[in-house]
This record gives sequence, C-alpha cells and structure tokens, in this order.
Amino acid sequence: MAIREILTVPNPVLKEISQPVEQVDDALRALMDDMLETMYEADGIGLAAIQVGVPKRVIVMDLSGPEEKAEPKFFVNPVLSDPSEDKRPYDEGCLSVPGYYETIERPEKIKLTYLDYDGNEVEEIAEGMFATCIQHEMDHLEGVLFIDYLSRLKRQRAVQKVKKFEKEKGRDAA
Ligand code: GNR
Ligand code: NI
Repeated sequence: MAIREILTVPNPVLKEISQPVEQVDDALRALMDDMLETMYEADGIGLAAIQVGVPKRVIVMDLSGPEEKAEPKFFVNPVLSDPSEDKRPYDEGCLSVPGYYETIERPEKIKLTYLDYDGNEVEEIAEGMFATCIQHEMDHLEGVLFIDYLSRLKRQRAVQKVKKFEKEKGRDAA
C-alpha cells in the first residue's frame, strides 16, 4: 500500500469525468487500498479516485468515528437514484479544497447501487451523513466540486485560499 498525492484546486484534472471500471481485479483493489490509506492519512471520510489523479469511477469511504473500529467501504461504478424531497444541510469540506468549509444542502436520502471490493453488486439506501458523503463523492466522478454550488465570488475566494495555503506549505518544505 502507498500514500498518493491528493490533487487540489485549481488542478484541471479534478474537472475530468471519470470512466466506468471494466473489472474489479487485483490491480483495482491495489488502487482502492492506496486510496483508503491516503484518505486515512489525510483525516478524510471519503475519497474519489480522481482526487489522486485516476479518472476511474471508484470511491472509498469510512464514516466511523476516530475512537471506533474502522469501517472501510468501497464503491465501484456507483449509481444514485430516487433522491428524497427532504434536504439535509451540512458544513462540507473537501480534501481537494483544504481549509475551506461551506454549508451545502443535498437530498437526505438516496438509493445507491455499486460493485463492492470483491466485485459483487450491492443495492442500498444511503441516509444522513452517508447520503451527504456519497453525493459529494459522486460529484467528483462528474468533475464537480462542492464549491461549484457556491456563488462565483465565494468559489474564487475558496480557490485563492487554497493557493495561498499551498504556497506557504511549499515555503515551509523548502
Ligand atoms: O473528508 C471529507 N469530509 C467531508 C465532510 C462533509 C462532506 C463531505 C466530505 S468528503 C471529504 C473528503 C473528500 O474530499 N472527499 O471527496
Ligand atoms: Ni471531496
């Protein structure tokens, strides 16, 4: 397993549309293992493959708390349907927009089908934090970031904040 670099805005790769996976094989599982390790190291709760520069429809997630037993989840070729009318607001963040948070409203409940780590078909209903997170991750597969739902002014501020942060980080490393 290896930790991979997480791409941040305004990297244009984050706008790419990810392509369906043809086979859940050992090579794909190696990617998913790397993604999970990268997500844990960054203290994230979800990660889409495009965030490490791989345009495949793959998501990893772990919604367990820091004191709880790890609950890694893997989603290959996920499809969402039947979103609820009820919305859930949540103060979202993104590892590709580090240090910036904003409230986003999304359907509070949604149906989900995908292939798991072993390539088995799964169908389930996502609610609450699971629903918020899977929709945030699904957006990444379409090249959409949560800041794309904000006004242009707020989005530009978010990107500027990340650029400044990255610049200072680079200086520290030097
Ligand atoms: O770690 C993350 N936290 C988070 C909080 C609220 C809504 C969505 C997320 S996902 C994010 C990790 C990430 O960027 N996934 O793409
Ligand atoms: Ni994200």
